[in-house]
Amino acid sequence: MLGQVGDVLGKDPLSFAIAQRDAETLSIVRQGLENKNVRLAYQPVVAAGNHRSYAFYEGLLRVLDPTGRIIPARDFIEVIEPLEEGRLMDCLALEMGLKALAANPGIRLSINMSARSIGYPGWDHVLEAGLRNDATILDRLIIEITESSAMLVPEAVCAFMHRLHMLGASFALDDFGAGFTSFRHFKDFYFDIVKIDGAFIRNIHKDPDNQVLTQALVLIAQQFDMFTVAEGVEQTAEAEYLAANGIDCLQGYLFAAPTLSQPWKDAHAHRDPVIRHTA
Ligand code: G
Ligand code: MN
Repeated sequence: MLGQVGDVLGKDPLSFAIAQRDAETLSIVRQGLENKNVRLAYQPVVAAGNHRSYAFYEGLLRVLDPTGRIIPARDFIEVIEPLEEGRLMDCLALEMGLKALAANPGIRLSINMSARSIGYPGWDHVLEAGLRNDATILDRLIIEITESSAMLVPEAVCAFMHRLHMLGASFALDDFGAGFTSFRHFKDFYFDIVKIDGAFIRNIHKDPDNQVLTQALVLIAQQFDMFTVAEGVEQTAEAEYLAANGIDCLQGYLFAAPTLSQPWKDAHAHRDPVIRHTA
């Protein structure tokens, strides 16, 4: 034991410092979640053919430290995703998302959820409480599930989607292309929207590999009647290429970064035609 500490201190003080900093971050995140010291940041998803038309907003949960600063999600998200804290994050995102939908009847909002949270009792309690006053707000909720987490428990995802579709919610397959889709499951899933991972969008106007990969992902989406969103759009040339190649909507820093203020209060924001599962 002492030997290990000695090794860490003696041979690699940097690793030691990083491990200690990570442990501290985790404890601050834990505190933030327990105290509900969290906010939703909103990022618009715009129509590819009309960037002033906002199809929906993605609500991204941000955890604050005790001084009110945002803790960067990349510092902890992978660590807490499989833990209880990950479930708590999903519950808080749902709670805040439903509140925002109730308070803003003109918007459509997506929140992120891990497939690991399916069946977590707290999630259902938050849903019930959020719908007590007005269950129709669920018509404007989109639940984003990453491809990698959906593939962990495809049967549970199918049953969950079926139940929530009945209640009015829509679903988006997040980071499409970055996970390991077993195409077999595509036939069973009922995703309304696919969000193509930003890695395929980078420099798409001049990267032939990304052009072919995105084209393949779009073909699959179209075959299954899914609406397509390109994530991580940062350049005008990327946006132009995507619009000309059949992508429905775009999201990324080119249009807006996620903000804690409510972007639908902008004069430019319009509602777009409904995106709904029709089956
Ligand atoms: O996994 P998901 O796609 O939900 O993650 C969204 C994350 O991507 C957010 O944390 C957001 O800040 C980030 N993001 C949003 N737009 C862009 C962009 O244009 N470029 C990059 N690199 N990241 C982005
Ligand atoms: Mn997302």
